Amino acid sequence: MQTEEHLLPETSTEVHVQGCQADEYEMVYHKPSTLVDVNMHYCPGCAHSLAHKLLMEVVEEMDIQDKTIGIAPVGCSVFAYDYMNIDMQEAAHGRAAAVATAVKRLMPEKYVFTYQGDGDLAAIGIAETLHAVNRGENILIVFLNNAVYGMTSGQMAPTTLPGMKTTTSPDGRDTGFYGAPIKVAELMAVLPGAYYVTRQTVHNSNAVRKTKKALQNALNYQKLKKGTCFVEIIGNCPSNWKMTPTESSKFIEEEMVKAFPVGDIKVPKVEKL
Ligand SMILES: Cc1ncc(C[n+]2csc(CCOP(=O)(O)OP(=O)(O)O)c2C)c(N)n1
Ligand code: SF4
Ligand SMILES: [Mg+2]
Repeated sequence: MQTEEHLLPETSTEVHVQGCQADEYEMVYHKPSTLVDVNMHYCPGCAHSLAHKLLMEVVEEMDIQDKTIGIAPVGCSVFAYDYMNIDMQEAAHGRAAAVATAVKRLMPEKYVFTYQGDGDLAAIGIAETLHAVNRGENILIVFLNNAVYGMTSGQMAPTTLPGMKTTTSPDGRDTGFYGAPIKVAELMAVLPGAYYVTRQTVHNSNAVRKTKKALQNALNYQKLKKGTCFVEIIGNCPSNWKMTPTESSKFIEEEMVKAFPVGDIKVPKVEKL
């Protein structure tokens, strides 16, 4: 039970920390106002939460919160609409690029993005995605590639690495039987409608900075109305990879980037925004 001497005076809002005043501290980080102030459901070390934060930081910094519409997928990030404090529309599994097409064509003044996993985008939604990019829809597609169907307990995805064990490839992906992992960003880049295509990771702080820059570029390019921007983010899924968060970041650095080289794949020549 608390005695009176442990209670702060009711009217006091000052923070006293071992004799220091609150104004002696400098704010070095704040959660973006574009993220709803709730706990996310993601597993510890999951890349989705970090990717959400980076995207919403960019929206906040560009001051486009009321002009941005996100399309949420089916997959672990299905609740993105509960976390991103912007207008959001849920799409049926794989159909985000088609929904984004309609939203952007109806409201061309809005910044429109999809946020999709590899099962959602590269398996069930590959047709919608290819056609939207081929048409050069003026949208941003954020593609979170964690090499598995995370939400449904880690089945093999089109991006599962050769030899990688999943619940549906318990002996490891046999590329002779299942084919090689699809390099989705490279595939998109050859389509004439693709304007900016890049692949990044979020497994260390340097990579996080580059991913944020890529998202900034992509949303800024949307002002030019020149075609689709596609940002692939290689992301950790420690739970289904059966790794600790630290091991999962090492796995990205040592294995994932061999199959999915990181860097820009298609970059437009510099234009004044
Ligand atoms: C039409 C339809 N088919 C299958 C499912 C089951 N399902 C839900 S999420 C998912 C895969 C999601 O994987 P991914 O897009 O990689 O997202 P992650 O969970 O890895 O982020 C599947 C197959 C569904 N919800 N709807
Ligand atoms: S299962 Fe994987 S993708 Fe889903 S929340 Fe957990 S770590 Fe993230
Ligand atoms: Mg996935």
